[in-house]
Parts: sequence; C-alpha cells; structure tokens
Amino acid sequence: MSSILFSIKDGVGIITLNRPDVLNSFNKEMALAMQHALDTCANDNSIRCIFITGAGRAFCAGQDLAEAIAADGPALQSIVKDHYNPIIERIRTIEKPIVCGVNGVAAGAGANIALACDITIAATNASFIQAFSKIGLIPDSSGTFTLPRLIGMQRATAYMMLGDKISAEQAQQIGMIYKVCTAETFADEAMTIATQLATMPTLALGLTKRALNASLTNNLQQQLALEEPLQTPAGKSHDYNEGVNAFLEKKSPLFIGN
Ligand code: T3D
Repeated sequence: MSSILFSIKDGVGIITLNRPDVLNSFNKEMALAMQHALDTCANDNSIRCIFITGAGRAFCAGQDLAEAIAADGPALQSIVKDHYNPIIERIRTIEKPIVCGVNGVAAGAGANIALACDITIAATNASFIQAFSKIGLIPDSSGTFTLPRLIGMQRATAYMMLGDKISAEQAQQIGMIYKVCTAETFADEAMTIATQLATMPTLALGLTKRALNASLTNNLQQQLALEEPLQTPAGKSHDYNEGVNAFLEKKSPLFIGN
C-alpha cells in the first residue's frame, strides 16, 4: 500500500498521507513520496489547487519515532534537512493555493506541515500538538517561523515548551487556522473550498502568495515596491480581462488560471 495517495479531481491535486496504523507518521519513504506529489502538483497546469489530508483517524503524528531511533534509519540531521525542509519549501513556494484538511490529531512535524499550508481547515475532533519538547527536540518544519507569526510569541512559546494539546476550536479562535467544521461536514466543506480555489484566477492567487511570503520579512516600503511589479502580470492576464468583463456584463467569470 502506498504511503501517499494521489489523485486529481476538479482541478484539485489531492495528497493523502496514508500510514493510518501509525497515525500517518512520516518515514523516509513517505517524506520523499510527499515531495514527489508536491512536484507533480507544481508542474501540472491542470492542477490549480492542492489539498493535503490524512487517512484514518489522524492527520499526522510527525516523525515515525521507530524509524528515528532505528540503527539503520536515517540520521536526525538528514531527517530534518532531506525530509521535512524540502516539504515545507515546496508548500511555501508553489504558487498555487494549498489547503490542508486536518482530519484528526496533528503532532510534531505533522502540526507544522498543516500550519505551513495557505488555508488550514480542521474537523472538530482534530487537535494540534507541538510534541517536540516531550521527546527532547526543538520544533522543526518551520514551526518556530510560522507559529509566532500566526498566534504571537507568548502563546507560541507556551505551546512549544509545554507541548499542550490545542483543540481545533481553540486553534480557530486564536487565529492558528482558518476554519473548524463538524466531523460530518468536514470532508465536503474542505473539498468545496479547495474546488472553489481551483476555479479562481490561479496566476493572481500565486502572486498573492508570493507577496504574502515576502511580507513576513519586508517593511512597508519594500512591500509596496513588490506589489507594484506583481500587479503588472496579473493585470495582463486573461483572467483579469475575464473578471472585469464578467463584472461589467453582470455574469459569472470563467477563469482559466492565467
Ligand atoms: O529524528 C527526529 O525525530 C527529527 C524529526 C522530528 C520531527 C517530529 O515530528 S518530532 C515529533 C514526533 N511525534 C511525536 O512525538 C508524537 C508521538 N505520538 C503521540 O504523542 C500520540 O500518538 C498522539 C498524541 C499523536 C496520538 O495519541 P493517541 O493516544 O490518539 O494514539 P496512540 O495510541 O499514541 O498511537 C496509535 C498508534 O500509532 C500506536 O501504535 P500501536 O500501539 O497501535 O501499535 C503508536 O505507537 C503509533 N504512533 C503514534 N505516533 C507515532 C507512532 N508510531 C511511530 N511514530 C509516531 N510519531
């Protein structure tokens, strides 16, 4: 059975973490397969949104700890450098919207992969745990970059040091994730959002992501200087023409993604 399931539906590339017996924790094979699936999504123009979720009762319990301590397993440094960092770099630099559907517990690297996505939606039974401190590690997979920017330094520090379990509702209330859905409606609601994004002006959404990424480190002047040249290719796109004409003609636009 493949550790990553991949399919395409209505312009959405669907990546499902699939090691449910170990709560979809990552081993080397799964990490490399995830990188490959993200590359496929990046390179296929028919894919205009990416949806990441987990099989079974969990989203992802982070690193497979049995593999991490196995004598013949990958070295710790290689796990971070070759498994997780390339996943996060892809998630942040692929200029297409990436939706994460957190269907259950997300712990360790699993939590931080979920939080690195553009729009994170969770089921009410889902939770987030910065589990690293409980086993003597530091938060990786961009957690120390992402979490304080999402929820502020105090809360991020407390969650990372104490390793508290954060419920989906709590995560939504403090701005850590976009939305919570009931377990019954979660799968449909998350896919509806992903499918909607796949019908939108992909070029403009990708450039929006580029600008938002830069805003994490730019000052106002740098950000204004970036927005101006990014608006030019957006304004020259088919989808801009389509959007404006559809507005003026009071009809629904048909965006093609560029
Ligand atoms: O070298 C490095 O490690 C560097 C990389 C670091 C990145 C990281 O992600 S470090 C953080 C690693 N993850 C964790 O520490 C989380 C470990 N898991 C848990 O704390 C709990 O499993 C959960 C809180 C996530 C869920 O708890 P619960 O009670 O719902 O489930 P469970 O009974 O603990 O787990 C179910 C099964 O999954 C169980 O196997 P069994 O007993 O049925 O055969 C358990 O051993 C297995 N499992 C859960 N998480 C992992 C795992 N197996 C391997 N690795 C895991 N991370």
